[in-house]
Amino acid sequence: HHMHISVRSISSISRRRPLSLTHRSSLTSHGVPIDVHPEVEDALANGHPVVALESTIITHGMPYPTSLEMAQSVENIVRSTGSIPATIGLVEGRVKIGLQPTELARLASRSTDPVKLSRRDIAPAIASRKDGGTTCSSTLIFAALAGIKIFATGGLGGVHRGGEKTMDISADLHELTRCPVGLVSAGVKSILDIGRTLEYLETLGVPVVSYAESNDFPAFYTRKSGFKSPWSIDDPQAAARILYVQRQLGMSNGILFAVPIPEKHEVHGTLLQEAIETALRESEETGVSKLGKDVTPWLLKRVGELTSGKSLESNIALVQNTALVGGQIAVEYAKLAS
Ligand code: PSU
Ligand code: MN
Repeated sequence: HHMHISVRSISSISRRRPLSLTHRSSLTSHGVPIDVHPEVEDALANGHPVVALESTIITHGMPYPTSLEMAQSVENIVRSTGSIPATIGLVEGRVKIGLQPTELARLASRSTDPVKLSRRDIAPAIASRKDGGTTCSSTLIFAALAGIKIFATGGLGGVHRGGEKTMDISADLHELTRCPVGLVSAGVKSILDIGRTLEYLETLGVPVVSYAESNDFPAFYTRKSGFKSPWSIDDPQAAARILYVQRQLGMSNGILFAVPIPEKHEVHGTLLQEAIETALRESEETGVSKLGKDVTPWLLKRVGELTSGKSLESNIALVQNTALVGGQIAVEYAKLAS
C-alpha cells in the first residue's frame, strides 16, 4: 500500500535536492498530494538507483492493452539492471511516484479518461482530482522533486514542423532547463522538426549527448536523423560522470541522452517516411494540427495505422532499450554519488 508522504519525508527529500518546482515552504505547509511508493522511497533514502518512467506514453502514446504490457516490461527491464522503476502518474488527483500494479492498469485502460499532463496542467488536474498521464515535462518535474536523477522514455517532444510560425514547441524542452535529471530517449521523431529542436536545446543550454559510437542524433525509429549531437559517449559510466559533474557544479538543468534504436528494430525504407508525411499532410488538411496537446497523440496513432502496427513494434523495442540504458546509468550514478 502507498505511503502517504509526510511533511517530514518531503522536507528530507528537499534537503537532499533543492527543489526547482516550488518553494519548500509551500510544499510543507499543507498536505502535499504526492505519494511516493514505499519501495522508491526506501531506495532514495538509501542511495540506491531509481529510474523514473513517464505515463503519457501509456495513456496517450500506445493503444491498450499493448500500452500496459509495454509499461510492465519496461519496469521489469529497469529491475534487471539493479535499479528500481518509478512510473509516475496522477490517480484521483494524487501524484504517484511509483504506480501500484492496479493503478498502472487503471491508467492504461483509460477507464477514468486520464488527461495528458504537462507542467501547465498539473495544478488544475490535481485540484479537480483527475487521473492523468505525465508527459516528459511533468515527469521531469516530479522526478526532480523526489530526487530521482534518471528518467527513461521513448520520444521527447520538440519543435513541431512549421513551429517557426505556429510556435508549437513542446514544454518538454523548456523543462529540461529546470530539472537536474538525465533524460534517456531514442531521440526525436521525424514528425517534428529535428533541426530546430536541436537549435532550441542549444539556446536553452541543455547538453545533448548521443549514446552511440558516433555523434549521430537518432530519430526515434531510425538510428540517424542526419543531424549531429555536440557530444557522444558509449557507456553508462561516462553518462553518470556527466550527470555527476553537473551536480557538483550545482547546475539546475537536465541532460538529454539520445540512445539509437537497436539495429534489428530500426524501421527501414520509405514505409515510415511516407506514413509520417501522409499523417502530417492529413493533420494539416483536417485541422488536427491546430489542436494543441492532441497533435502529438494523433500523429502517433495515425503513423501506427498507416504502417499497420510496424511503428508500434519499433516503439516498444526502443523504449525497452532506453529503459535498459537508463537502469545502467542509474546504477553507475549511484556509485559516484554514494
Ligand atoms: N513521442 C512519442 N510518444 C509519446 C510522446 C512523444 O513517441 O508518448 C509523448 C511524451 O509524453 C512527450 C509528449 O512528453 O508526447 C509530448 O507532447 P507535446 O508534443 O504535446 O508536448
Ligand atoms: Mn504542442
